Amino acid sequence: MRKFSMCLGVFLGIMLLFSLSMAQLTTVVNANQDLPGLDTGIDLTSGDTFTITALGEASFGTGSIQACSTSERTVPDAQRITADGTLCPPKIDPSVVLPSAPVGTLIANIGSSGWFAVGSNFSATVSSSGRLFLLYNDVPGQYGNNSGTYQLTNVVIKQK
Ligand SMILES: [Ca+2]
Repeated sequence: MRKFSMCLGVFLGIMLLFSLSMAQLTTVVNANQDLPGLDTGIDLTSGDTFTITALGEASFGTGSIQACSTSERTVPDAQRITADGTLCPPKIDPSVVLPSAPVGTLIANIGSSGWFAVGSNFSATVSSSGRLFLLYNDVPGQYGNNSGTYQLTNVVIKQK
């Protein structure tokens, strides 16, 4: 019995340590969510590491013709896919929230870090502190005609 109690104690201790050092959630980023983006409720501190994997398809609406089609959808890396499954190169637009990343890229902001590209698979050590926001990269004020979502399949935060 004592051995069992000890094992249980060790197990609970490990679980507590695990829950303190890592936070994990699954959530959805709507493509029609305009600035300031999706508030994940996660506050990060410089030195924390975080990993995000995402999938899904979304559309940035009209005006999307650029040697592709009028009904293409994007994935979190911003690769475009037409209704018949044809792949199109990403679309660059200098007016989007993060101009260095194509339209439809999943992007993030931490505190005052400024927006950066996340895409479908991202892992990094945080160099700024603050709330983690996520956003579909599109032109500010032009989110109303977007549709679809990106699903975050894995978000792991390791606090330093
Ligand atoms: Ca749009």
